[in-house]
Amino acid sequence: MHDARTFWLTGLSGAGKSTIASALQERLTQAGRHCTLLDGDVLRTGLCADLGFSPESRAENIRRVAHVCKLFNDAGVTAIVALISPYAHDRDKARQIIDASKFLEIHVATSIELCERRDPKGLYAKARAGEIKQFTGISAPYEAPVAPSCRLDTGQLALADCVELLCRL
Ligand code: GGZ
Repeated sequence: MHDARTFWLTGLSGAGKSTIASALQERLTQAGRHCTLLDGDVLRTGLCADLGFSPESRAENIRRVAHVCKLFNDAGVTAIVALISPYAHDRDKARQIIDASKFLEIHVATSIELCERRDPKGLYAKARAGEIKQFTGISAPYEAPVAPSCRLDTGQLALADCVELLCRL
C-alpha cells in the first residue's frame, strides 16, 4: 500500500499546472491509487470564492487548500494541487500543515515568455492593459522554489515525460 502524499504544483498562470495535474490524476487512478485534484481555478468558484489576489487572500487560499490536503492524506487519498501559490512563505506553511514527509513541491517552471505567448484565457493581455490588477508575473511577484522535489518546464518536456518524472518521486 502506497502512502498518500500531496503533489503541490506551483507556477505561473498558463504554465501547465492543471494539464499536468489532471494527467497525473489519470495515471495514478489507472494504477489503482485513490487521488483527488485540487485546482485553484475550480476552488475559487466554491471553497475559496470569497478570496481575491492580494497577498493576504492568496495566503488564506493556500492555507485552506493545505488543510484539505491534510484531511485527504490522512484518509489515504493522494492530493494533487494546482495553485499558483507564488509566495515561498505560504508554500512553507502548506508544507508544515500537510507534513513535510508527505509534501512534494513541484515547480512548473515554464518561462513567463511562453506563458504569455500561450495566454489561453487572455489574462496576460488584460494584465498588461491594467484591466487585471496584482497579476502574477506582471504586477505581482512569483517566488520560484529554491529546492523543489521536481522542476518541470513544459517548454522543454512533453506532458507524458512530466507525468513520468512525477511518478518516480
Ligand atoms: C494570478 C489570476 C489573477 C491574478 C485571476 N493573478 O491560469 P488561470 O487564471 O486559469 O488560473 C489562475 C487563477 C489563480 O488562482 P490560484 O488560486 O491558483 O492563485 S493563488 O495560488 O495565487 O492564490 C488565473 C486566475 O486565477 N487569475 N486573477 N491577479 N492569477
